[in-house]
Amino acid sequence: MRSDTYYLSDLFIQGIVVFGITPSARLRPSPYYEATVAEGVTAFTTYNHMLMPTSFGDPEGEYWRLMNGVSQWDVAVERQVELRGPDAGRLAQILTARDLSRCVPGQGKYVPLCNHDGVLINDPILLKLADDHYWLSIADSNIWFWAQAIAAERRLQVTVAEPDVSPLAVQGPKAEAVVAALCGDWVRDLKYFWFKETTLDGIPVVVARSGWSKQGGFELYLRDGSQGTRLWNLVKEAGKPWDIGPGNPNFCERVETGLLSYGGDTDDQTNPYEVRLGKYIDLHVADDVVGIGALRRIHAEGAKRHQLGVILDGDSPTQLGFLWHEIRVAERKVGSMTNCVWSWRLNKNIGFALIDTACQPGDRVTVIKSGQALSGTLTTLPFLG
Ligand code: THG
Repeated sequence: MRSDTYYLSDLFIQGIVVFGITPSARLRPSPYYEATVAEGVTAFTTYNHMLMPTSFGDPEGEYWRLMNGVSQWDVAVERQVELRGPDAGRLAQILTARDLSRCVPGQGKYVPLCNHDGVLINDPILLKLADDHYWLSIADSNIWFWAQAIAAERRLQVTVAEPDVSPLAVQGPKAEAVVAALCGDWVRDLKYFWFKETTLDGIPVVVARSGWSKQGGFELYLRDGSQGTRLWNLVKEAGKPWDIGPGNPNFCERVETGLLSYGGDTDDQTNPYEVRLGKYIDLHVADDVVGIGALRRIHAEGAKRHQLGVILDGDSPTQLGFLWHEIRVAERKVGSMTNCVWSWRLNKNIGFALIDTACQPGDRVTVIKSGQALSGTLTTLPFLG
């Protein structure tokens, strides 16, 4: 018999609503909620105490729209933690072991955050708005608490707050044409993760070249939550000539292209070296950076696990959900398969393995799913671009 957990994840993958959600002040609404309901959203996940759309009922169509066209996503769950004041830059650098000394206003950077043991606790995009003003555009964990605590302990002159800012992503090969039609041709010159502040029909936004896909695109950081429906509809209208439609961070595309999901593919022991983020750690940063001592030690000793791809045998979809399925070699547990999805480009079930560094690409492994043993082969990430 299948477990309830497996049953729910199976339905989630198919984009079917399985239960209602009781409103509460703890579950904060997205400014785009009404707009996505009007678009026919069929499933949500929780993230940063909010709901994020995960399906509009046609997973394969939504995938190919992202690959070949353009889609617009409610990613308001990517909350901003604002650092403001004379020590904002110092706090930003204390929070991440990525060297920020050459980061200038208007520039963004992908910045792993670690605790004192070098364990990854979030992987935000940092936006430097001014020398005394930063946003951390966070993944799913409470960095607002963390940044406040570190600021107080280090006696820094900085306020840590959550501003009224809600990103809307426009992703896919035709995203640039849509955002240029909306904002002007200057957006074509934006470099990856760089941004500019502007207004769209009077609505204040920050326009950045970024987004959680490898198909290209932009994010519009809405700075007035009362204007969510208007901004959604402006994008929808501007995108009509390119056949824009609703979408969301795409599970298949992100697994194919190797994008990490903090909390999905990481556990409470995961360090950046285990999950391919070592290139964003600068070991020469100052000794007051949280976790730098541990990161230097881990780097010197070598990580014990690494992240590889798994391609399961067979060519029909099997849905494993996000359940950290045990991976075995010769009857011994060597790691976990942290996600699994049907790849519409490879026509295989693929996913990530967080696994003993003794296991290498090409090795054959067994994945245990609800007591059933599936065979697969390890490979390097990403699977595809
Ligand atoms: N947009 C915004 N905020 C976010 C996300 C986002 N916050 C949470 C989450 N996503 C942060 N995680 C990532 C992970 C990867 C990337 C972006 C955000 C990413 N990585 C590229 C890569 O891995 O190839 C490039 C990184 C680089 O080379 O610097 O884009 O999506 N607003």
